[in-house]
Amino acid sequence: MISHAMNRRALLGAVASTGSAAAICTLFPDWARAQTMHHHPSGAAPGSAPDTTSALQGEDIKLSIARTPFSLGKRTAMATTVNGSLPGPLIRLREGQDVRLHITNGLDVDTSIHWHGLLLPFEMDGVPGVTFPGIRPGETFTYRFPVRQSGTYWYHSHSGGQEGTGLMGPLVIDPADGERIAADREMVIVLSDWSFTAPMEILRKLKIAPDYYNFRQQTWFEAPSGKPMALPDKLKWGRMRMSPADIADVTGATYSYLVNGHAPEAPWSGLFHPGERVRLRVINASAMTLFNLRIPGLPLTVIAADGSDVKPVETDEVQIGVAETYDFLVTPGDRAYTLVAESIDRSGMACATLAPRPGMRAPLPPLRKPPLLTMKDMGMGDMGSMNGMGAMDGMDHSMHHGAGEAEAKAEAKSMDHAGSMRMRDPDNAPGVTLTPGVDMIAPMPVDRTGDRGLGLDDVDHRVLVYTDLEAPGPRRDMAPPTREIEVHLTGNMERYMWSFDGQRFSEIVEPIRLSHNERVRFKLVNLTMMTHPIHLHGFLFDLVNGKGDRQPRKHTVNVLPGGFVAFDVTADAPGDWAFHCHLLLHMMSGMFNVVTVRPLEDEPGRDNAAGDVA
Ligand SMILES: [Cu+2]
Repeated sequence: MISHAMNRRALLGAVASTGSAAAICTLFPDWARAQTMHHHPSGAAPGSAPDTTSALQGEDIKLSIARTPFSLGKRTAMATTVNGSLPGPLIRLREGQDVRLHITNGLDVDTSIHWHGLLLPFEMDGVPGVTFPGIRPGETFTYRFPVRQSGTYWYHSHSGGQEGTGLMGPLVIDPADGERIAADREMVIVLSDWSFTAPMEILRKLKIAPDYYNFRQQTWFEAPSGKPMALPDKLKWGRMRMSPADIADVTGATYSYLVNGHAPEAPWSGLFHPGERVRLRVINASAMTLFNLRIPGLPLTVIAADGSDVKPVETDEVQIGVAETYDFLVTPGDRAYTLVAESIDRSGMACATLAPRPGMRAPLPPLRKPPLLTMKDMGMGDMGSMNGMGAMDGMDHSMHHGAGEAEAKAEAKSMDHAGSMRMRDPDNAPGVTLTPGVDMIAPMPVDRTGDRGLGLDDVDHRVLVYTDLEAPGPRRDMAPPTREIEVHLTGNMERYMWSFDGQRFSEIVEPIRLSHNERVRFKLVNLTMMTHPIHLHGFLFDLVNGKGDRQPRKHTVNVLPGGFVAFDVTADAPGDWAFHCHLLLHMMSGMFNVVTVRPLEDEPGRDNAAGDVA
């Protein structure tokens, strides 16, 4: 057995001597500097408490929000920080405890913190204008609630795009009865995206030119995937006024992708002893970036999703939507590994080094070829082979071979005949208000719960899909839903407008109303060409993925383009709850609504749930 005391000294020495990164280290909380702090004693019994000396814990936790300089490479800008750091401090709670979180606003604008994925009284949820007024400059607001669950979560601002400028951090809750699956060590991995352009400015640029950050957009004709696109295909995409290279609105052109606040040039590293079982708590805390996560040479055993345990399932790569969390168990050998989180459009990556000894590095794999959208992503359903334009070619076989305008007309007609393949036919989505905010209605959305994420169809290893997720045992708390609410995810790329059912939040007069304790099925139908991570506050819902009474619980779900996903939820938390796309700029441009659960509990009884402003 290796001496941990000795190793720890060696590791701490190594960290101290990493001179190059020292200048910006003041911004990293202890937990994000190196992983020596997250250390189970060797031979830890199942559920034994990890070393959490660097975490904030206890019943009273103080956080202060401020503007702090943040540096990457040679550039420095002001970030919005928690206790002076980006990401914010690790908060470590225990299931069953009560907690009071005192947030002091040191900014000159309002702020807020939302506890993502937590079950709490709605007044404590932290969404300005929905659940509380927000925290004014100079004020201290106290959130207080009982901790009713365990797992890996996170927190972030819900004000003015602040989460995109750094206001976010990890939150881990230890189970009251100990972990179901033991680990020798754990590492918290916070993925984020950082831009020297403020979120509001990014949004302004996208409003003017939706492909502002998509440099591939202008060049994809030449070499989207190495080989030029055939002329007929170009014409077809052009006719639909769409581009198969439209994968992400904001790209590596402006974002640096970070692990625990560190850029790939000076990566964060985590140290382990060979053969240890290491639990990775991975949180996608980015503003706008879905990541494809893998560790070449190391299989990932998924043990929890969005904080809830799942039956362990081994895989090699996972697409993580914004705000999703996954816990993985890995058993690394005596070598270094690179944890790679590639942005979904492959315009950049975040990475970290996992190694048995300081200074070791594993190769950084190159970015893979950017993916292209397929007909299925455009909501053309499952029509034969879905290899890019192949499906469209298949449809063409029934038509006359013409060229130009004549062919276009014939094709449009044929599509109508075949079941209305026009890209904006209101008959395909009753319930959607055909506002200027809707430039596309996927004609034939299909259930994509079992599909790999965008761009991962043809990678030659295992990829996690939602139908792989299963609760560890039968659940007794599930009942069949008594009604279904269909929500369409809609948008207009050209105007950069995003909405539910064609209506932006500013236009929506009616919240989604649920009765207290009713069981409802939400069906989310994505009529756009982008993957939207949709989050419902205040509940953990049951993902409808064919697992019967073992459906997994989640708080955020990726809805693939041209696809739909369903979840069931018991409306057991009265109040008003935000329901939105977790891509920050989609939420800010209107893909947001409120789910209202009535009746509320007796008004007097709710007093002790309220927070206070000092
Ligand atoms: Cu979205």
